[in-house]
Amino acid sequence: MAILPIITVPDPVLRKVAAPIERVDDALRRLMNDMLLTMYDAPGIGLAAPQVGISRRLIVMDPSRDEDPKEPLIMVNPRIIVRGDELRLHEEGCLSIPDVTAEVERPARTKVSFLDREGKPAETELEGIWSTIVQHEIDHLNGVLFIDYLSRLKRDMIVKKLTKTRRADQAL
Ligand code: GNR
Ligand code: NI
Repeated sequence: MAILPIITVPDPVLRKVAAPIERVDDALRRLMNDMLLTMYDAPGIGLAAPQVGISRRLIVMDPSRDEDPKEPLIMVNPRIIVRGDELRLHEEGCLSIPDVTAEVERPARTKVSFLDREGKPAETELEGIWSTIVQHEIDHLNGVLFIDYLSRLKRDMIVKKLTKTRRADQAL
């Protein structure tokens, strides 16, 4: 298993629409394990494949920090099939947008269909932090970032700052 480098804004891979996964095989399960390791190491509570430079529709999530045994959710080709009417405001951050947080309003409950680790079709209803994360991760698969829900001025300021720090990092 390997910890993978996390791609940050403004890398264009974060803005691509990720391709559906056609086969859930051992190579994909290896990527799932690497993504889980990378997420726990960061530490983060969710991770989408484009964040490690792989433009495929795979996400992993685990908001329960120190639980043992860990019970992450792994979803291949996830799709939100029902959005509840009630909205929830939650402070979000993103491993691809370091040191930035902002409140985002999203449906408090979602029903999601996906393929599991074995490639078997599954459905689950999520609420609370799980619902927030799954929407944040599925957004990544569509090239959408949480800063897209902020005002254009705020978003542009964040991207400008990150572009500068990235340039500075690369100059080292
Ligand atoms: O670690 C993360 N925390 C988080 C907090 C609130 C809402 C969403 C998230 S996901 C984020 C990890 C990440 O960037 N996933 O794409
Ligand atoms: Ni993110």
